[in-house]
Amino acid sequence: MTIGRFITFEGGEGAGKTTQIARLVRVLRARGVEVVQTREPGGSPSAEAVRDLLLHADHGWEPLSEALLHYAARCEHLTATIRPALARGAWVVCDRFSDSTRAYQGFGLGLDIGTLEALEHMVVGSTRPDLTLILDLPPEVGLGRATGRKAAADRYERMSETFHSRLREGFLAIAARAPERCAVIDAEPGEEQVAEAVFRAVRERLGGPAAA
Ligand code: T5A
Repeated sequence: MTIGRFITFEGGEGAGKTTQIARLVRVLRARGVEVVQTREPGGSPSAEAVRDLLLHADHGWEPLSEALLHYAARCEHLTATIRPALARGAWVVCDRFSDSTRAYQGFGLGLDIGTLEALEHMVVGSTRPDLTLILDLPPEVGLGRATGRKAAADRYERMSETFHSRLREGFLAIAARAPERCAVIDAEPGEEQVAEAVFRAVRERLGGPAAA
């Protein structure tokens, strides 16, 4: 079976993931790579339905219920989109994945990391990312960018300053624990400079068409 490559982008609010994913996907496609661009929560019709529940209404979920909903969406996404793409040799570039649950529901909302790792083991299994790019910047800069762009902030963007600081610490701790998988990218400079750092990391870590 041909196995594709699985790249995830992570970071706090407004870190520039969508912007950088679009650029990376363009470059990879220009080099002849089949790329599936996707996102979480979401990425399949049933997972997008769960995304609406999570982002656009405040149902006052318990942190564990919230994590279970993210994992329900992830289970659907893996089955419908990610695993079939990897199995046919495509590259999957995904905006957020399990590290977001670890950072937001774990470091941010205080859910036990061991519980999240048990869910990850059950749902994600061996479909782990080959490379995770963590776009790092001060939360106030990211939130400023995100709210400058949209009419209304979503539920997570409205959380407290300390919540967003815990997220940043969480993502950096995740990177420190898995340096062979994660690359931390300084996301504060302009788009072009960040894109160069992203592509350098993809080339160095994954090679293949990215090295051509
Ligand atoms: N969530 C998700 C959990 O709590 N648990 C989970 O398990 C998962 C999977 C998803 C929310 O769900 C939470 C996390 C999130 O809160 P979302 O709408 O998908 O919500 O939100 P985000 O993933 O945070 O995405 P955003 O669209 O808000 O931010 P991006 O994609 O990181 O940033 P981007 O590229 O849209 O850029 C934001 C603005 O900044 C500008 C862009 O033009 C844009 O206007 N910009 C820059 N400006 C200056 N310099 C640069 N280098 C710039 N790069 C981009």
